[in-house]
Amino acid sequence: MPTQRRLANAIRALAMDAVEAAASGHPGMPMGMADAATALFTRHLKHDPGEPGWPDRDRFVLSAGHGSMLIYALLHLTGYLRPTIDDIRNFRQLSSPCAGHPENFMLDGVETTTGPLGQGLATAVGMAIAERHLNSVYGDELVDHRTWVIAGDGCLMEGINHEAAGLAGHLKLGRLIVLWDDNRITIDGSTELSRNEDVMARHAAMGWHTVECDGMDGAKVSKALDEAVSDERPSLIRCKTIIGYGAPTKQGTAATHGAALGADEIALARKELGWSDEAFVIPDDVAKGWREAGARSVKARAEWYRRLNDSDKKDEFLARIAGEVDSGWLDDHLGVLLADPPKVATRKASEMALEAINSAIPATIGGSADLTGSNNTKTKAQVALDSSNYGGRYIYYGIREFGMAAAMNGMALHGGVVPYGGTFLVFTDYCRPAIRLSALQNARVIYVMSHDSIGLGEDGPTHQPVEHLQSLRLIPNLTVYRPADAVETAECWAAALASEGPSVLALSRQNLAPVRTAAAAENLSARGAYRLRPASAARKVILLATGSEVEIAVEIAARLEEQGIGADVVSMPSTDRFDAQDAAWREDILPDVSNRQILRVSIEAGTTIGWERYTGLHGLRFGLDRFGASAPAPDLYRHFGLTADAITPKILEKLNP
Ligand SMILES: Cc1ncc(C[n+]2csc(CCOP(=O)(O)OP(=O)(O)O)c2C)c(N)n1
Ligand SMILES: [Mg+2]
Repeated sequence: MPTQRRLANAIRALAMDAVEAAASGHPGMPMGMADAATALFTRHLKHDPGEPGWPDRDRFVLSAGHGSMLIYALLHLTGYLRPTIDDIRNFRQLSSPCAGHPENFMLDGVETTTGPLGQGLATAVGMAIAERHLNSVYGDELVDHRTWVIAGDGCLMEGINHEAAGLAGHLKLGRLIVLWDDNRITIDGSTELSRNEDVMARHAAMGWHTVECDGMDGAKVSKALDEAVSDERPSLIRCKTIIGYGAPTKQGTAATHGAALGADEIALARKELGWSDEAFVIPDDVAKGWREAGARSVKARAEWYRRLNDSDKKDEFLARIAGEVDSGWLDDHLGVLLADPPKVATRKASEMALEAINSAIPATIGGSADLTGSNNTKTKAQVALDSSNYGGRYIYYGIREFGMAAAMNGMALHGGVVPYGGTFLVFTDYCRPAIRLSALQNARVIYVMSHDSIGLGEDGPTHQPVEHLQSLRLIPNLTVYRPADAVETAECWAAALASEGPSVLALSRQNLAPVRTAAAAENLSARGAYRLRPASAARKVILLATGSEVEIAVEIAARLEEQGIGADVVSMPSTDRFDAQDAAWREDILPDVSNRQILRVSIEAGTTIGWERYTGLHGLRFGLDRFGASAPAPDLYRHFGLTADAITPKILEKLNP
């Protein structure tokens, strides 16, 4: 068996060679952390390259995602089908799954996309939460694994670290173990340029176990890992390392952080490391040593399957891990609503839907960033998920919006749970980097964002979203919903639960009149936009509205019809869903936008920018292209001209100039 150092040198060689071939990438971090990562992957990590998705595997997160060659080397060497050595040769090229940063959708074994520093660690917190929760539901026989993270100086400097570490410490997530690559170097140079806090003391103060080791000595790292495993608190292991270790003239400097070392330096490094093989060649003894290490948990996996097969919860467990959710609650719930349509805020309607959802779907885990009573995210039977009861299904995230969103990504990616969590829509800004990663990773996270417009009233412009709906709609693969009443809210919930990716539900604070009062043949909200009230007279106008403005559109249509002007009211709970409909549906609801015979009018209490897409430039757009103000909601709607009284004359003027 080769020494641990020789195994680690295979990582170093692959990292420098791949970055050199691509003339792009980050050799320093993989070369500095090679010994620590080798210790973790050859002695501690429970995984099986033969079945990367084995549900009870440990999760490994490379939070310092720029060091992507580290994880590519580890996956290749331990025997995963991909990346192949050719994939690694093509590092950072279009044809290769070895993308610049690790992408969870490109390679098995990459549990989460990383690169935006700090988020990997915060995502891992969610994975560790999901593990403890499922452990409390299914027991040690089926769920008993750890979450390991490699984080850099950057990950620990980012603000998200404070939220994530605070949450992990509070929840006593002892199965979360973070290895800190303490190389004292970032891009600009020494960490002394920008940091003098005591990182270890800070984590200790947040309830973490902390331990230091020589990160260049695999045996010492291994000892620290054992200590971390035996401690009940989340662990931070400070691995003192040398960035770019092995590159004789550049190691220990920022020069190795993010640039190819150059042929001369690589030749010297090969000498220094005693690595005589050519680029991309792994000698047989090293390849064999790594493969053996990769197969360490084959037996554990076989035993796990035996336990699964013996378990009376087998089918239920597998269905949960597969992400299946019941959809039968919707029809019953709609039946109740239609029997006596309630005039409620859509945040309240969401709570009513959640009562049905949470009793039908055991996988949901709710929460809020300290706005439980405002977001209406907690249902009656939900009890807190905390360190004394991981089986609870409601998380008090505290005032940690970003931490909540990143943790929800981790929970969704872990599988077996469906996370939803709330704050005010305006604070999607505080969650936005994680919402973007929900979308990129196609993680089924449901964001419950209440207080969705000036309709929240007195709290004023700091709390009133203006640009938020449209800016969220800009994020690819994120579905934004803004339901108009209780029926649409239930439909939007059903659509969000049924989809594979993330959703944002934008919900009103203020009560809304029911607009959907009759049963429909299908989930109309899932169509994105549909004709709520067809024109009676010859159609001259199409009114497009979302959420709280739909009832205004209904009133305007009635006034136009009184004058013999036919007006459709189209409710548009989701522009994203509408854009995804087939041409026939889109053409029927919104006939050719360039058709000037029909005036299209949009009404949404937010920015009008972007609504041209549906109204055409010749249409009319009503909204708010400035910040709101502090006043009771009805006064604000009047003040900003978002009433039937204000809008109807403008439409008439446009029709008859
Ligand atoms: C949120 C975020 N900000 C900035 C960057 C750009 N960036 C990538 S690596 C890096 C320096 C990180 O330093 P460290 O974690 O110490 O990594 P090392 O240089 O030790 O490899 C920066 C600023 C990023 N990836 N994510
Ligand atoms: Mg560093």
